[in-house]
Amino acid sequence: MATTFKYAPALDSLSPSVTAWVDGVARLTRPERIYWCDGTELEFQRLEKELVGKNELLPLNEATNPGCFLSRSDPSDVARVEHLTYVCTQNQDDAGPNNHWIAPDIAHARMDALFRGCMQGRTLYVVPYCMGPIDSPFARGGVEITDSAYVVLNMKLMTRMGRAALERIAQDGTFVKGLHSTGDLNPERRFIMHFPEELSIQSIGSGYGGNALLGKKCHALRIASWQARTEGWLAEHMLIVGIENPQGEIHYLACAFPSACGKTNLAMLIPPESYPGWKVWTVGDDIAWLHPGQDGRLYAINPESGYFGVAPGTNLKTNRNAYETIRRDTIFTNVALTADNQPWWEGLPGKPVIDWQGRPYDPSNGPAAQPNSRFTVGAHQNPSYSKLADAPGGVPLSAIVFGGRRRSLTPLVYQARNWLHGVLVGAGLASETTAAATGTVGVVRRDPMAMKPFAGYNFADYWSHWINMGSALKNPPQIFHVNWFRQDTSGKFLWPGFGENLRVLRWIIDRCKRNIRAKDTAIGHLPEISDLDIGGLDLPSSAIEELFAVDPELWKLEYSGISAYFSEFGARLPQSLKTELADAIARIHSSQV
Ligand code: SAT
Ligand code: MN
Repeated sequence: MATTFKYAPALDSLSPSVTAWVDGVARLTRPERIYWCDGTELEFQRLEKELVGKNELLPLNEATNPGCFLSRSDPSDVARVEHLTYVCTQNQDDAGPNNHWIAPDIAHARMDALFRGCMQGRTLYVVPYCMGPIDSPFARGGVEITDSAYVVLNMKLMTRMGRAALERIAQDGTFVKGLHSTGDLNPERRFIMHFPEELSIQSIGSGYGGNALLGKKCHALRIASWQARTEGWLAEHMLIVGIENPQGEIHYLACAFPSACGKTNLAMLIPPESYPGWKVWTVGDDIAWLHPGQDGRLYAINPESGYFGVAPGTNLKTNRNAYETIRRDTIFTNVALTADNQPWWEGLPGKPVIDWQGRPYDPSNGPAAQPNSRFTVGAHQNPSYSKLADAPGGVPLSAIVFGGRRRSLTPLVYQARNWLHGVLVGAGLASETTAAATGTVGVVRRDPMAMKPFAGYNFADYWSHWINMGSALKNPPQIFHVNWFRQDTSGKFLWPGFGENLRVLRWIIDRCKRNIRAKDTAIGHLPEISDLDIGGLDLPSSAIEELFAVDPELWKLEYSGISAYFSEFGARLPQSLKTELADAIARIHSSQV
């Protein structure tokens, strides 16, 4: 093997089990050198400089966007690849019909062949990271080995990375092993494999976000959801937000929406002018780990420490907090450029001159910024960063909110009748696909709990686990469903969205406080229109009617879609969920809603 040397040799002595694993990977992948990341600012800047020297990062306008850089990915490597993502359990039924599966020994043989010698001439970076506040009992350590310095920089922004994480791993005596190489970027040799029984992840052939930043979807959702089931907690695809009323009372909500459906915007919401004294605090924008507390409530931590947000559409009007957050020290991926080297995407003022592929902008080539172009930025730069975002014990949840993109069917908001009905509402979630994953955009698909791409085990077992978690909570959060995306017959959105969504959250909180009554309908509790604050919105009453319309015929169809989907899970489907669905169907058949 080529000589290896370490810039920071003291680090590896902290955890012999990490060293042994790194040595084994180095024997397989044959890097030119091994570098242990210490997570310092100095290291970050040195790596940025190195990448700038290789033209892999482009510095942006230092006056308008200090400390900001642009990275352009391979044009074939711009989103998660669900068809190449596998959960490799000994027993195929444990992965379930919701996951692609290969037997672990076959997967290992395939991945070993791809990884063999793949780092020749390259640097192997060892990236120790901690998901969750370092001092949280709920946090978990991992180590990502990667040959991409871009991944290292992103991991530094997205996780607590470096020496402190390695110390935590040494203390815990266990960690998730993530092996990543960009390989040759050939989509034929691109795979993201998970081995939950071995607490390990292997990813090759992509440098893109969710495929390559292994702490995020691979660890904090797929592997963590598996661990959470055996240990009595939940790993969920949810933002966490605190809503403070003018009296200073804060309610925390965790909201599950599929990728690119506005989680970051909701987590950073700016209250509308008609809400003086209200404040919104961001705890997390993508992932929540939920643990039962001694007081019978459910507590949430955000395992991440940064945001990997969708750039297009982000502007001063839609998300002022995000806009302020990403003005400095941000890595942009696949955005366009203006004439004076500022980052640009659809929805911003100004004009693109260079498109995301580095070509002179020509509208006939499509959008200037890739529709799934992203920003990566440390969370502490967010003006609405919650004081409790780093709290080791997390924040207590008043509500869990499910939602998706549906142009019809689901009302602006409704509340589940109880926890079990809430599990049915979550399990029946469906949403239109977005650019966050490769494939057709805009098709409605089942996306239970917004976890279709991320649940690391059989959904039937996952729903059972959800049901059991609720039964064990003396004071569970109330469960709701929202739809910001309902359209009228001409395709116009019926609800203004963004900051105005606070009106809906306020109704949700009032319901949690049991301050107001609601209409009991076949699908759940709907607002009495007089209880939902729509003052000053200039919404025609027909829009309000449409936003809350429940069409029994459409719901019958929806429930048969859900029944057909559930039947894929066979005997593992929990009986109580089947009964809950049967009850919902009976209610819609006997209702006049
Ligand atoms: O690419 S990521 O999976 O990190 C972002 C997303 O799709 O939610
Ligand atoms: Mn996400």
